[in-house]
Amino acid sequence: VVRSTLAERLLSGDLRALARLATHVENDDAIGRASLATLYSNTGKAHVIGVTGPPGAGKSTLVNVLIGEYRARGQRVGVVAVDPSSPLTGGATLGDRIRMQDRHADAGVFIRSMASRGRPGGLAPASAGVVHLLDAAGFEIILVETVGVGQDEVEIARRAHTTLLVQVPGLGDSVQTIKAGILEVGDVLVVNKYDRAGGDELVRDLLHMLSLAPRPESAWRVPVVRVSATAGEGVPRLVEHLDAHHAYLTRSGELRTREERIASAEITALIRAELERRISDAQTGQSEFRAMAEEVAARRLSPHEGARQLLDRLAASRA
Ligand SMILES: Nc1nc2c(ncn2[C@@H]2O[C@H](COP(=O)(O)OP(=O)(O)OP(=O)(O)O)[C@@H](O)[C@H]2O)c(=O)[nH]1
Ligand SMILES: [Mg+2]
Repeated sequence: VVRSTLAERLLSGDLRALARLATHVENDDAIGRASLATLYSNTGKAHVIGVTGPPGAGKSTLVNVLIGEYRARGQRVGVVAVDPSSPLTGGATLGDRIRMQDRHADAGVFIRSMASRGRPGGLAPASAGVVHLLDAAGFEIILVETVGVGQDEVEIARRAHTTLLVQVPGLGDSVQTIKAGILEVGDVLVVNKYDRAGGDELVRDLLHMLSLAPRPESAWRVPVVRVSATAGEGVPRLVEHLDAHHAYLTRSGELRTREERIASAEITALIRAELERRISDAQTGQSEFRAMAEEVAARRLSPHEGARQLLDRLAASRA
């Protein structure tokens, strides 16, 4: 009996194969790597949208209603929800999964939660891999939810064509709560929980901050969209802005620039993860590393020379 590979089954629309491959990719094992290599030429069609913002901003609620809106428009939606496993948000993620569960009966929706706990190379390579799987499986829209608290999460948000930055009123002085730099990554800003007090003030503050940080390299004007995710209000308009951003990227040629930026970030992260793996490898890496540290400590080599020699040896060794 000739059994199809998981990759072939994924391409033919088998979602169980997709789920199993996602596990292989998360584990970064041989099947995961080989499948990604096979499938990569089938990717590059999806619109990848990063959804980020502070803990509890309503990102998952928003993702859930966005799924509904895209499904109503006949598009298939894949979701990667990155759980930072932090005490800050640890309680909410289980709720997220329960809330999203009503989508599991729909073959046009695929949701994958990923935990970052205990992942030496960081979460970015694994989440990027799962995005590629969803893309190859034909999901036209891919939403990647991350909490905008750590460097890793901001990095993941930057791995999207469009980054949707969620803010909420009532977190005190809004200008203080928006982390420096994070505003720069937003292509579409959402003021969620607009049903609460302070929404208009936040919209005004955000527009003001945007006017202070012009982006001369881009003709895209970052919109600030008022949304109440729990009520589903503002969501159709939000999807129009997300579509408009994708159309803008395509028309202007920026899509290609972003694809290249995403590719460089992914290659860099993979190289870094691989080097870290080789350094910490119990068999060879650690002993070579320790030997090199002794040489450097004994002043027989400078740290730069030590790093150079170690890099050469690590490059020569095949993990
Ligand atoms: N009033 C109001 N509450 C909302 C709105 N959207 C979300 N919430 C509530 O805010 C809380 C947090 O929502 P989540 O969707 O879990 O937020 P999150 O950003 O995904 O949270 P983490 O993933 O833990 O960072 C929940 O109790 C939601 O019901 C909204 O538009 N208005
Ligand atoms: Mg969430």
